[in-house]
Amino acid sequence: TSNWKIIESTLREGEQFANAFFDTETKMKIAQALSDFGVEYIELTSPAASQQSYDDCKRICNMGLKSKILTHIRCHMDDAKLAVETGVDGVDIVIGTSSFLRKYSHGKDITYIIKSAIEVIEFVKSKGIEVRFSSEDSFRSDLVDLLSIYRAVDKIGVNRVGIADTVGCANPRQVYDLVRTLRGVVSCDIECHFHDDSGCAIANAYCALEAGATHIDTSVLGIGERNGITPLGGLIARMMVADAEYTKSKYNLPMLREVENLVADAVQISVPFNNPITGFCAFTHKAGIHAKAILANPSTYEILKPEDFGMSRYIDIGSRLTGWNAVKSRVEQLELDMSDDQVKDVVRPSPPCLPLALSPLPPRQALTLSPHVSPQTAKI
Ligand code: HCA
Ligand code: CU
Repeated sequence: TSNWKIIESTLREGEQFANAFFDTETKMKIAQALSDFGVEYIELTSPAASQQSYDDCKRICNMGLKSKILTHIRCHMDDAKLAVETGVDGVDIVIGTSSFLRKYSHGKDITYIIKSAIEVIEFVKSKGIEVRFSSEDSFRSDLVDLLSIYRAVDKIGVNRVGIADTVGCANPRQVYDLVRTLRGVVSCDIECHFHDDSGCAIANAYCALEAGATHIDTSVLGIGERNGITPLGGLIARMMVADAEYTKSKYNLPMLREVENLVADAVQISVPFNNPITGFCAFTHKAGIHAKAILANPSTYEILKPEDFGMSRYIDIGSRLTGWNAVKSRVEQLELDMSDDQVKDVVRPSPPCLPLALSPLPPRQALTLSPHVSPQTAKI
């Protein structure tokens, strides 16, 4: 799993998210942030979708970003002509190949698909830019059909072929098998796109890379059709576990939070509490056993290092599960003068049935250590 690239589709798949209505300025800000973060490619909505999409595509191509700019089109010559006019670095072509989509969407057979794919690919290539050909709904398509389409486009020099789990039905083992098979059939790069309807989008992306895929589609916070696709941050978390050095060398990781906040604001959602890396409790430790070990060595209960992402670790000290080690470390941090016995008193539960006045311990509220400190502000 080295030498993989991100095709960031917040400005294409993400625009299909129910709450996304990007104006030009917002699109430019997101494109700039993604480029600064270091994604290799930014994919934009088809210029055939609307005049605005066409104009914005041109604008973003003129920004001089580090990332390469792609646009995403149907397998039609009309769309391809518009796409190459905008100044993009590459064109991603897609067509439905499953019997569902062939029957209820475009109504074309495999021979027709191959013929039109070749025509559109050759046209885009003649303009000297990159071209990718992808099948939609790949996991519900006939394998023989799929492989014959991919073989045909590989032969005429397509840069990448794409597999898309459009409905989010695939599991990691199926992904591994299909990508592995395809790896043996084509010599070009392999891109993969996974929807998250059954919660497998990150795992599927990882398995695709293990099986020889080279490019993964993401969107910030996973936004897209329905509940979206592989999230950028989640893929980064997974790849940091797999190969931290390589991942760190490619991306500006402390920027992740800013990129996510930018997109969250633009589509008026909040970052989920359990988001990998940036979720509000992603680096919060609570149970006494965990806190003690974390204080001794963070690797005991952390596979990712918060400092790699400009984040801070937080040890929860305001709960019934708190052990005295955690309170002691907070006491030291606040430079309070307390003995170990006093610290232990703080976490000793008061007997439940004694009236407060008879309690041997001061009531908890009286202690100066209890105010809730949010994970975002507390450092340890
Ligand atoms: C869609 C298209 C797509 C395309 C994926 C790709 C999908 O249905 O909106 O081009 O790789 O999920 O199939 O997003
Ligand atoms: Cu999609």
